[in-house]
Amino acid sequence: MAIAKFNVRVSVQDDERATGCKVLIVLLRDPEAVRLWSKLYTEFPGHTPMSQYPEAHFVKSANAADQFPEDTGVEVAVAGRSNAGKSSAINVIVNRRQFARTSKTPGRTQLVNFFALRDGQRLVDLPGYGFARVAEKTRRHWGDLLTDYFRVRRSLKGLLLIVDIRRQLTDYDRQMIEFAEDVDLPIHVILTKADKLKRGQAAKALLEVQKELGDRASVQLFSALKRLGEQEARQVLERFLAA
Ligand SMILES: Nc1nc2c(ncn2[C@@H]2O[C@H](COP(=O)(O)OP(=O)(O)OP(=O)(O)O)[C@@H](O)[C@H]2O)c(=O)[nH]1
Ligand SMILES: [Mg+2]
Repeated sequence: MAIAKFNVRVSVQDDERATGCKVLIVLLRDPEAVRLWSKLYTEFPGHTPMSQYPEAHFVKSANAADQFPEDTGVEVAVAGRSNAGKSSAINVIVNRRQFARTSKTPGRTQLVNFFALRDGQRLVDLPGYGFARVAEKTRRHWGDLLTDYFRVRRSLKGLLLIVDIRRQLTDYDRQMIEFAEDVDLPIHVILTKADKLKRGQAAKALLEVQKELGDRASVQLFSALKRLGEQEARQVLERFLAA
């Protein structure tokens, strides 16, 4: 393959999993090179495709609007009920383990977490909503933070709404969809944890949500556990970022 045609940077670093091994880091700046490289890896059994976002990194967490990073470039927000599987979905889409922290305890992500995907492109993990066991004051703070976020962010280009397929859409999700519609954001609903349902039940749930939302949002099946629907989710993310 004419790899020399692309702008490629190769470096060697210690394995961050502390295995004592060195890992070869290959940075591909050209999207076509990334596509070819991913294809090459997918076609060799035993290899997992590399991240399409080799330079992705955590930027900052914000607890108030004045802590949000500079509102330039483009960003896509990931929202959903507490414990729906937002952080797990982000990890699969970005193809990094524990990139966004996951937890068995609902309400873990209580801040707006900003991640850079590439220069000028961000993914934002919003605090989960709908968790019953939090104090009213905390709940109000989350609500205000989300409202502020949707109102002020000019760089916000799309919403990925993560929904636990077993619960389907809740009133909180419907509210979130309205928030996004108010500011003319395109919405994509990711029905996650599809591995928890039989194939037929998952297909039925997909149809029901599609029927309810019509052309207000696109909808897909997803499983972070089985890595189902990751390509589709990434394609939508890329489309939103390119807008
Ligand atoms: N079976 C299955 N479990 C999942 C899937 N996605 C997430 N989980 C589990 O669901 C739990 C919550 O996942 P998180 O990704 O932390 O959820 P979250 O929406 O980020 O949660 P908060 O940040 O607390 O609001 C964890 O125990 C995950 O392992 C999935 O696709 N399949
Ligand atoms: Mg989370």
